[in-house]
Amino acid sequence: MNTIDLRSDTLTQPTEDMRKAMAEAEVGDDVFSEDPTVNRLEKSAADHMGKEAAVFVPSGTMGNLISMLSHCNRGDEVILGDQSHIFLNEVAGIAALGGIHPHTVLNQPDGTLDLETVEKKIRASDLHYPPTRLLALENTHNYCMGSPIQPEYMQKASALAKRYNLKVHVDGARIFNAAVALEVNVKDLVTDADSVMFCLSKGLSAPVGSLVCGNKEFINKARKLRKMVGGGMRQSGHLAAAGIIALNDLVKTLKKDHSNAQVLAKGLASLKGIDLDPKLIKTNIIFFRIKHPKVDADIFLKKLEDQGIKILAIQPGIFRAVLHREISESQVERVIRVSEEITN
Ligand code: TLP
Repeated sequence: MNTIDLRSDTLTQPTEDMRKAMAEAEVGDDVFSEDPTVNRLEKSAADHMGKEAAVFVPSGTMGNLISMLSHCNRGDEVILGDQSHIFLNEVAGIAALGGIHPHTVLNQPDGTLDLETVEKKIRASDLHYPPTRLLALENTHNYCMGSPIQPEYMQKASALAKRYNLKVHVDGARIFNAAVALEVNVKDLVTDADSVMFCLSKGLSAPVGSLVCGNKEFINKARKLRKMVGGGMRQSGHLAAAGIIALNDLVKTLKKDHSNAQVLAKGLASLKGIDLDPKLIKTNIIFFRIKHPKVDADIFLKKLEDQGIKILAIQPGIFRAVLHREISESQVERVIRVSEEITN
């Protein structure tokens, strides 16, 4: 029985082209900035995002961390969504390692933050308050149904931040999914952002790696912070080689993941006891709730697993399924069929 693993798009394996490119990569010591393949990847990433420079990091978490450390001093405050990955899932690194105080705003269902609320949260200058230094946005928004956020909103949010002298960081782990879903150039999503982090190791199928992009001064600082947190890698061109292929060849595969997500969402939504609005699904991430009179959430999960289907339990009764390159249309049909058998 073939496993159908929908727990995350991070599970994607490198393609054959990636494996070959990794084996054959021309490499050097990247801590000396002498790895030609890493240098090529960083240049390409900066060009894609319309920024001056980029730095290659092992993970999205490290990319977000060093971006925030670059923008903020200890005791500064960042405004970010209460459902953001940085707030929920990055082990409070910004607080533990950077002394940065998170000030949360409720995420709206589409992943945005209400800008009037953001404006009210920006601290006035007062003896009692930490200085608000940064606004952090997430696009696509993982825990808000993988919502892609429109360039117009990103620009408005950045304009508000600029009015108060705040920097803007975008956690764009899946920003290419947003660009593909919205049919815009990825650059247009980060035009006014000071920094953006994006991942190669999710839907783009590279085995490891993320990039942080911004202006030269910011990237020099981020590079030094990467070294501080132990992310200075050596012949990392072997990894960067896969990243170059991810950027050049894999972005076009995301559209299929989105259409498979639509099929899966519609199929699941039609079943008894599954609470899901397919209209909310715009990219490759589906969240749904089990409210079944007879099948409780644990049983649903276990029965799927018995049939080789894996999804992620996020909270009691709430599940996430993520579509990616290794999930075919016929596998999507199978997931719907098995779910129907379980819930019928
Ligand atoms: N997300 C992972 C898990 O941590 C939940 C996933 O399976 O979705 N920003 C966003 C929006 C992310 O979704 C993730 C990873 C990260 C940052 C961190 O990236 P990594 O895992 O490379 O540190």
